[in-house]
Amino acid sequence: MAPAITAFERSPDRGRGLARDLRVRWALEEVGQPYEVRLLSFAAMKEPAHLALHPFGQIPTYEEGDLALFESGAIVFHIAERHAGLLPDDANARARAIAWMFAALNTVEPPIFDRALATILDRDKAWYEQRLLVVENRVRERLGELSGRLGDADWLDGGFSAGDILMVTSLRWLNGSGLLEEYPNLSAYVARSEARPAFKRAFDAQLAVFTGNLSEADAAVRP
Ligand code: GTB
Repeated sequence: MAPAITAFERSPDRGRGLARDLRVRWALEEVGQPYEVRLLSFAAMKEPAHLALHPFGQIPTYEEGDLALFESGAIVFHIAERHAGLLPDDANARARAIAWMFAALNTVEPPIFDRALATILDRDKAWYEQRLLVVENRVRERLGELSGRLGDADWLDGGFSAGDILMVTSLRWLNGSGLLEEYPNLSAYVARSEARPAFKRAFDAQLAVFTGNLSEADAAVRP
């Protein structure tokens, strides 16, 4: 039976590919694993049935047989471990790819998320411009370091991996900010990733939920 994930019934980003089910969809598409999608309203996410799957009442979750997982990073890691193609076979290269997964979630995403939060929550504050400068400089620091490490390579460490999925889905939160464009190799890295057929399928499927153009699989499991 195909695994089932949860996603926003109506994403606040209007389907721009920012909600964290995108990285799970993308990983599933990369490995060729079909999946079902259960769409949830904000209210349904806080109901006991969903809280039993996700202690924080969020999306995405992942269900496969007896296994229920939450946390997008853990889900992508699980998919990468169960299928070929997202983690190298060589033990040391695999360990490095996993380090990049943690780096994306633990080192790069937090300042990017802080910036996104500031633009949503603090825009009307008198000190907004100062706050934005502080959080954007923190983002720049990380982007500069990442850009230096990536250099002219296509991917973070050798071949494309789950680390790239998590890094790119974190960097995409900067779309429209102009910050990525300050680091041409990083904007090329994101563009290269977005050109992957698996990314396009994942993005289109998420967008289709917002535009109402659901696939039959999505529609069949819609509550
Ligand atoms: N650490 C968890 C993970 O990686 O899975 C975080 C999961 C998470 O943040 N889920 C968000 C959620 O369920 C959706 S993705 N929020 C509802 C809630 O907490 O009640 C984050 C997100 C939120 C909003 C936008 N947006 O408006 O564009 C984009 C992404």
